[in-house]
Amino acid sequence: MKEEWAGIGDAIVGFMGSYGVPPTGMACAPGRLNLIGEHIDYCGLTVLPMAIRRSVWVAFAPGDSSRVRASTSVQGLEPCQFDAGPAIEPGPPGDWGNYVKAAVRTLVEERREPSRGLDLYIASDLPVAAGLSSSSALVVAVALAFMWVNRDSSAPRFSLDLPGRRAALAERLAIGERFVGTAGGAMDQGASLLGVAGHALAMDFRPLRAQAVRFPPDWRVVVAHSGDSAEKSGAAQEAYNRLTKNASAAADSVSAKLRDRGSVPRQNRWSTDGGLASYPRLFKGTSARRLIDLAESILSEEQLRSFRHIGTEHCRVRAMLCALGDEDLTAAGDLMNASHASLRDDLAGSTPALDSLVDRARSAGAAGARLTGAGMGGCAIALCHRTRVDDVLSTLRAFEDEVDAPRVGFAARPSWGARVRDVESADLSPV
Ligand code: NG1
Repeated sequence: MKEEWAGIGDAIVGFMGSYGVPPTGMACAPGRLNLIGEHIDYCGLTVLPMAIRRSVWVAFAPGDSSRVRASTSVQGLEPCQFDAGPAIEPGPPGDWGNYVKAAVRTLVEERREPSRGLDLYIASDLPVAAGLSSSSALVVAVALAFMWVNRDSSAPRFSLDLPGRRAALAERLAIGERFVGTAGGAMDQGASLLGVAGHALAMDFRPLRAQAVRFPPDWRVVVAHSGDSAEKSGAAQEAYNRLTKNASAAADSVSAKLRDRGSVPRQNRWSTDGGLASYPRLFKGTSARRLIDLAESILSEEQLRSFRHIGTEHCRVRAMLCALGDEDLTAAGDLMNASHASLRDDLAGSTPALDSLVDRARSAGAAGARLTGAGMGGCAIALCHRTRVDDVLSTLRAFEDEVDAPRVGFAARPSWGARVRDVESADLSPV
């Protein structure tokens, strides 16, 4: 049994306990960390995430009707159920069942025939609300389970063998996940479906595509929790959506100014998000520095901060691709430090605990450190040479204990993307 299935045993045991029969299928979907390129996926700009071994595992079996039932071993989360029919309504904000519904609803809407329901049991070793994309991993794993049980009648094309299919699915699920109320980008679903062991992913959007970029084998990324929860419902969700609105308005104003000056941007054929869709073209035509200078004269303070972060982060992603190619750890670390400063100062995306965590990591020998994911709490990542990993890891674990954070601390490994299969065909012997 491959390592990516490490937690499926818990899901299978949980399934039998909840439903009294063994499951017929199993799916796993990894979380991700984002090396660099934060808060720019919804602008359609390149980001550099990697899938990690920590995952969501789902044991499942088809139901007799269109009923979907989901239970989980994650503490404090009650079972949920609903019909895989035409009108799936969200539960209250923050309800975990909304992610299950988001996956099923996306797929039900694409089908011409009634859908078969399923029973699901979910296990995970991804910390929740921690910036490691536990929510999108859940959406992806449930989607694969749903597609698997409905594959005979309505999805003859079901196959995840081609990267294009995985990318298209990630794009649809990203739009579907907005059902929970967050106007997110597609990085998380993309990383979970397209992950490649030993590689980061240079991911572009509209349409979503990812190129595997070799991650130097001597480099390590240590992940640790700040102790602050980054729950994306309520205030954090509003803050996230406000960032996307600022980004969109800033692009509109800068594009209008360029148009006034006689350089009319062409319509982007992937345009579905108004101003956000113009970013790739904006930064392709003109240097980010010049655009930021221009923005200084026309944008409000809040929009300017947003635009400056986007422009400088875009440049940092480009520079990180060179640093990875050159295996230049110092340059890569500096870029991560600069990214953290930009997220902290321009986007107000950090917290004092995240700032302390990245400071500790650097003092312990990391080349660079930054928050990862949406921020406003959750995890930080620290980049270091493998010879420093023990020092960095023990320092960050000590920090977690000190602030009473969830004990997350681990050294991540870039991993393969999501999988689904029949239980029967699986070799369930230990790894
Ligand atoms: P997390 O860390 O999972 O909350 C969110 C968005 C990403 C991206 C990052 C910031 C979702 C599902 N994910 O990630 O698309 O915008 O923030 O870079 O909304």
